[in-house]
Amino acid sequence: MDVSRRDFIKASAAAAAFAAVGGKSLNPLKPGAAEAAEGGVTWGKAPCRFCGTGCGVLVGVRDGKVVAIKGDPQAPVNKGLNCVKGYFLSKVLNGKDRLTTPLIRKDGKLTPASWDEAMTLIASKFKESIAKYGPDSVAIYGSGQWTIFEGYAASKLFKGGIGTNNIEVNARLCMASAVTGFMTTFASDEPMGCYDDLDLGDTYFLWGANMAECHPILFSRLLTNRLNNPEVKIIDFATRRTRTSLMADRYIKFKPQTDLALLNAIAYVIIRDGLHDEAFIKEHVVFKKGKENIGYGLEDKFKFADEPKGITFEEYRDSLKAYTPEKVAALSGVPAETIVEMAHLYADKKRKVTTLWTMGFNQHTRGTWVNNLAYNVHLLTGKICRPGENPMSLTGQPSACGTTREVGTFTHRLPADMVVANPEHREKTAKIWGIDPKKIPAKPTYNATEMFRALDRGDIKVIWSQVTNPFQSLPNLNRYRKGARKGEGRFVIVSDMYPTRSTEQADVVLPSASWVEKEGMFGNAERRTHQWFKMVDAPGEAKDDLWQTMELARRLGHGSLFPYQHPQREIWEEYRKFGEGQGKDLAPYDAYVESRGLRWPVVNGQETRYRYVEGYDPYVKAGEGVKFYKNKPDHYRAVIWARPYEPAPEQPDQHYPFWLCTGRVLEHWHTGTMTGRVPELKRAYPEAVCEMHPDDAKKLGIKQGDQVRVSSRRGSIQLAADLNGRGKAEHGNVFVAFFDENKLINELCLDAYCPISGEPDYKKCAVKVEKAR
Ligand SMILES: Nc1nc2c(c(=O)[nH]1)N[C@H]1C(S)=C(S)[C@@H](COP(=O)(O)OP(=O)(O)OC[C@H]3O[C@@H](n4cnc5c(=O)[nH]c(N)nc54)[C@H](O)[C@@H]3O)O[C@H]1N2
Ligand SMILES: Nc1nc2c(c(=O)[nH]1)N[C@H]1C(S)=C(S)[C@@H](COP(=O)(O)OP(=O)(O)OC[C@H]3O[C@@H](n4cnc5c(=O)[nH]c(N)nc54)[C@H](O)[C@@H]3O)O[C@H]1N2
Ligand code: SF4
Ligand SMILES: [Mo]
Repeated sequence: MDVSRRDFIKASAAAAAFAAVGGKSLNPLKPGAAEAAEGGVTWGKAPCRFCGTGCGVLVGVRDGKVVAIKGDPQAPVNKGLNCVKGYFLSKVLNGKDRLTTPLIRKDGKLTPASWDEAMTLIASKFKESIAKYGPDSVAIYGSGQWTIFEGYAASKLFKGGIGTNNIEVNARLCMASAVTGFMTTFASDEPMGCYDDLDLGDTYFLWGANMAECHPILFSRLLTNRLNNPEVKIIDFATRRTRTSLMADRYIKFKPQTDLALLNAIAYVIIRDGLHDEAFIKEHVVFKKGKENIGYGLEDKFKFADEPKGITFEEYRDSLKAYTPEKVAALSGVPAETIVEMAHLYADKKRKVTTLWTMGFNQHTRGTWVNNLAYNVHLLTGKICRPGENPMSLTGQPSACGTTREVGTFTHRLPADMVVANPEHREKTAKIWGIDPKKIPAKPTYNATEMFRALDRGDIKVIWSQVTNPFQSLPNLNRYRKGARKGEGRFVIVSDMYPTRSTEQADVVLPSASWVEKEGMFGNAERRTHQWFKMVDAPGEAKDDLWQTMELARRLGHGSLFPYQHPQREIWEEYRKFGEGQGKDLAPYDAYVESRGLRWPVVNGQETRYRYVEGYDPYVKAGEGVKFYKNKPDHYRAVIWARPYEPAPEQPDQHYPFWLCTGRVLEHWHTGTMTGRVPELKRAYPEAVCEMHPDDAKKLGIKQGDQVRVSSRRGSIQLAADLNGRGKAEHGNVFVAFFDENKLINELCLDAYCPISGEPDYKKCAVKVEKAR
């Protein structure tokens, strides 16, 4: 038994003893992490392993197996409530076909092997490739479902040991535009607000976020607020009618991509009608314009143009003249009077306003711009940094914030918002890592899409993926699936808990421990960092990803980077040094053991609910009011950006007349590998369907349940039509979820990305739909 599982059992025993001596209301916080045994079941706390909401759950363990899950009443995020995925967490671990032994491809077939054989082979492939082609020929592709420790170790090994910036994560497909949005506007990643905003605001603008299915617990907090305060209004701006729209006070449909124009039109009306907050703007805002890089990665090169430059308020105001309500109504399909009404609602001085968004903004060829435009409206009205009034970017994965963004596991990044391009940042990192600063290359290499293009071309030879399923989740999938199997020295390693569409592409498969089979930490969307202990052993020979990474390090001669007795605890204390004094302060490990998570910056043991504002943020002194203190070059001001509307690079035409949007359903998690193994969830939503409008279907002679063929310029799949299903497509639009491994909708998706964030647009491409013969 390893140290962490011993800690968990010790903590459980302490809790049991506490109960036995008559501790009436059991406080599971004090003894460490666990409640008393009840009917032979020992309970421990953990965050849910699914969405970025970060609900707290209590995990029931008996005879070395997770046997029960309940919502954690002490967790401030969810107060005891879970959604269907959370309640079935135990079954996610206990699927019948868990991978239990390493597999090596021999004569084309994946064949069981020992860990030693697998790691020897992997290490030899790494060494050979590095010796022949240099360190940029090897890569790791990780995940917002990595624990903080796993992400940290991978970054330290690749950037600090091997000496390559070839580390990327699936969060590039998800949160990258939110990151560049935050960095360009506030010079610091992640929200100023927190989930308390859901309880405290009056008006909520959702921009294509399907919270009812994708952030169900946050949505229910929002609905509770409205139940208690009938004045509360939820406005659902979206391209598709969802369960969220059903519950909203208003559903405002708009044509895909026109959110850029709509937000500019709202800003236009706010200024035209004198609704902006002049004092706030004068004190806290600068104006800039710029397109920065252009080109959507449809060519293999970035093109640079039009460096950002400062402009005046008047110049900004004039730039909005192209976005009168009338002009934008014609473009977006939203009536001009609705645009004016919404601008006035945004600016209403009596109402606290919160804006919420997820992939509708981020997966956008102008994802960075549209994030900037959402901030503009809050900055123009001064509705920011105070309880109930904030722009709140919702995060997808459980640790997209904690791991990929805060640890900085992207090619261009280092921990605590630092970047490889900055020599001082490399210096600081090298000092903490105990390495020569020259080891960390100054130039970023590839974003996620480009990383798989490099594999396709053969510039990357060896690639290791952990806690992600790229050969189902990448866009333009046919290209990258073929690229991986081209041979000629390419070598693909996949760490997973189940067989997937990625393990079938691999040369070596490593069986991995998941969630409470290991000790971990995640960071959620409200800057809350959670800790949990290992509670059960992984099945068979499965091992955790942290061990796997450190084992490769040892075999490559980089073992000295990981001199730990208790890796998780020691990695945490090392990692914490990056954020100290930088507005990203984290507490000592035990503070997280003993709490249901803490929101950073944590200074003197106190978490922070609201950033950049006096009375909440320890970095803002009394009398300073609001201070965007991370943006030093702009004198502690935030940036309002003039960003134009730009059409999507691929749009419906006579050959491919429909917009295809892809995304999620409540019951399934992403590529369905985990939720598909829970019989109840699988039965509830067995396969992907094609949502389409009944009028469009009628024209094509398609009836409910008919098999249809959906094709783009890149691929084609067959599935059933759903004309009046859970999600309702608007005219000229279809929607397909991507959880179904037998219906790879990603083969159709376009791999164009936002030139600033590198995030692909899974929400828009052109397809045709035909009745299948
Ligand atoms: N049940 C469940 N929950 C999840 C997940 C899951 O797999 N399953 N995954 C988690 C993760 S990682 C993520 S990233 C989130 C995703 O959460 P969401 O972004 O809420 O969900 P999606 O289904 O990806 O997005 C679909 C929505 O995109 C909007 N959209 C389409 N085109 C446009 C456009 O041009 N502009 C705008 N503004 N909106 C547009 C549409 O209104 C559509 O309903 O969910 C998280 N939660
Ligand atoms: N068409 C379309 N495609 C999309 C999107 C979209 O909206 N539309 N959204 C994009 C977004 S936002 C995201 S976040 C990505 C998600 O895409 P992926 O990350 O590829 O999808 P997941 O299904 O979450 O993959 C996680 C994998 O890790 C495995 N696993 C679970 N726990 C562990 C563990 O502890 N260790 C290891 N080694 N493996 C483990 C699971 O079995 C699963 O195979 O998809 C992107 N792709
Ligand atoms: S809302 Fe998200 S974090 Fe909460 S239980 Fe559901 S999947 Fe888990
Ligand atoms: Mo995501």
